[in-house]
Amino acid sequence: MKKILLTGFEPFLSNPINPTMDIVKALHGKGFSDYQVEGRILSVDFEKSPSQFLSYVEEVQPSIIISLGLAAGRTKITPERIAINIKDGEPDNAGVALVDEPIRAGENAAYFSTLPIRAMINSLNEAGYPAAISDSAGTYLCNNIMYEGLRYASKQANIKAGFLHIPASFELAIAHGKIPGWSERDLLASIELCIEECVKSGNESIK
Ligand code: PCA
Repeated sequence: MKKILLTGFEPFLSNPINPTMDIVKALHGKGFSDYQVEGRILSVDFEKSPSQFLSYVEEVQPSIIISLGLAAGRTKITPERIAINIKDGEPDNAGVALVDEPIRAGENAAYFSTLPIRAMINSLNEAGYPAAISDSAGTYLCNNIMYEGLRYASKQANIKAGFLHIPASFELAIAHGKIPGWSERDLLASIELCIEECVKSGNESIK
């Protein structure tokens, strides 16, 4: 069986729940055609998360890397198009706030997702789920992990990688008070559709 590494994040900032965790737990071990999902949860920590992520990549040896993050406030499933070489913004869970720092000094300014993001949007929209490509994964931990996944994949033959941001779940929307939410069932079904599109496109290069 080929492997799909599916990562999510722990709660952070004003979000006491991270719905990516439940999705990763629900899909851990699930088969999609000749692929099997290996789910892992990452901390929200500029110092620790990248090496934690890369150790999971080494352990799982995935053919496809799909990382999930919460974008509280967004209304749609948003596959990300690009990761940029910057760390900046709110403090992480260790209290560290970075300003204008490169993720990897002197390296590529950016990487494009190699997941079939347009096919994902089409599939989600056909199934009735609001979805759109996002042209910015931000400059916080999600962008950092997307950058690391694509950097790793760029050095290997036939590994696809990329990142999907999801809206809040109903549970988080209620706990938070001022953001839109989706049912957990719809969030899960949407990510399953995205995984199916990745599996369909196999290991062909889509760059
Ligand atoms: N979302 C944050 C980090 C963890 C998460 O789930 C982000 O968008 O960077």
